[in-house]
Amino acid sequence: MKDLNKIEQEVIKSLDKSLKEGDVLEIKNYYLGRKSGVITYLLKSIKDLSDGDKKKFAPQIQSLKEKTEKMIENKLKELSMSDISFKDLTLPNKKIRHGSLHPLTIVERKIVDIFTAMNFSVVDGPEIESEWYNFDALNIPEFHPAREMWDTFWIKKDYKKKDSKKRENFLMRTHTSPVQVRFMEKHKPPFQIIAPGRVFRYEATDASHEVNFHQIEGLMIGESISMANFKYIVENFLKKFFGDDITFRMRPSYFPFTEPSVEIDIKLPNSDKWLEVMGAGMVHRNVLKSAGLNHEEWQGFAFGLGVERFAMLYYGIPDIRLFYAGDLRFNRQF
Ligand code: FA5
Repeated sequence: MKDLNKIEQEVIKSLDKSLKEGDVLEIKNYYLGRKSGVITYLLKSIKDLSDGDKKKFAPQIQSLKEKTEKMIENKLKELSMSDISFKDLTLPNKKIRHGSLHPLTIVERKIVDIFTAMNFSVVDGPEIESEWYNFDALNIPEFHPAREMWDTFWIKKDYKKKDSKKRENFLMRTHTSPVQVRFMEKHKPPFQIIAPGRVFRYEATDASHEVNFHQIEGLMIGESISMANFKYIVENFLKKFFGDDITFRMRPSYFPFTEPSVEIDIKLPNSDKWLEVMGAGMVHRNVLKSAGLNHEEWQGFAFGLGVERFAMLYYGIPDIRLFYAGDLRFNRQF
C-alpha cells in the first residue's frame, strides 16, 4: 500500500516538473508502457497474489492506473493550452496545405485573360450537342467523308429532345465549333467571342491525344474581317502566352467549315519537331447561311485551339494523360 502511495507521489512530482509533451509521454511510457511499465507490471502481477491480497490490492492498483492516466491526460491538455497562450504569435504557424488549381484551369484562364484583354467576350455552349450543330450546320452533312475527322460518341439513337416534335440525333460534342453557330443565330455582327469547353472523341489515346479534352473556340465577324486580322490576333496571342521568342507556323489545312483553312504548329523547344495546337480559317459561307447571316454582308475568321496542348508546351509536360491521372504528386506542382 505504501509503495502504491509512493508511486502516486512520484508520478505527481515528475509530471509537475515536465515542461514538454515529450517528457509527459516518457513518464506515460515509464509507468503505463505496455511491456514494462511500472503500473502495468503491478497489474500483471495481480494474478499471482493470494485470494486475500487480490481482494485488497487489485482495486487499489486499478485505481492508481486510472488516476495516473487522468493526471497524464490533464497534463498533456495543460501543455497544449499553454502552448497556444504563451506562444510567440509572430512565429510562423504549422504549415497548412492549400489546394491548388489544376494546370488546365490555370492555362485556360491565362488564355481567356489574353483574349478578353483584346475585347473578346466569353460564351458557352452545351456538351451534349445535336447532330445539326456539331456537323450539318458546320457544312458537314450526313455521309460527308469529313465526318470521319471526328470520331464521335453518339447518344442513343432514339433519344428525343423534350418538347421537340422533330427527331434529332444527339452526341457528345466533338469540338467547340457548334458554339459559333449557336452564337451567330442569336447575335448581329460585328462581334468577337471565345468559347472554352470540354469536348469528346472516340479515339485511341496516346501522349498527345485524349478521349476527353478542352478546346477554346474563337470567332470574329464583321464587314471586312480577313485572314490578316487572324494572323495579327494569333501572333499577338501566342507572344503574350509564350513570350516573344515563340516560333510558330501557319500550315494550309482543310476544315469543311472554313475556307481557306490553316493549322498552327508550335516548334518544340530544343527540337525540330512541331506540335499542332489549333485549326482556323475564314468562316465558310454555308456556315454563315446556316446561322442565318447574310454572307454577302458579313465575313470573318474562326479558330479552335487545344488547351491541353498549350498546357503541355507551357509547362513542358510530355504526356497528355498526366492531366487526368489524378496523381497528387503531379497536381501539386502547379
Ligand atoms: C477542330 O476541332 C476544329 N473544330 C478547329 C477549328 C475551329 C478549325 C474553327 C477551324 C475553325 P481539330 O480536330 O484539328 O480541329 O482540333 C483542334 C485542336 O484540338 C488541335 O489543334 C489540337 O490542339 C486539339 N486536339 C485535337 N484532338 C485532340 C485530342 N485527341 N487530344 C487533345 N487535343 C486534341
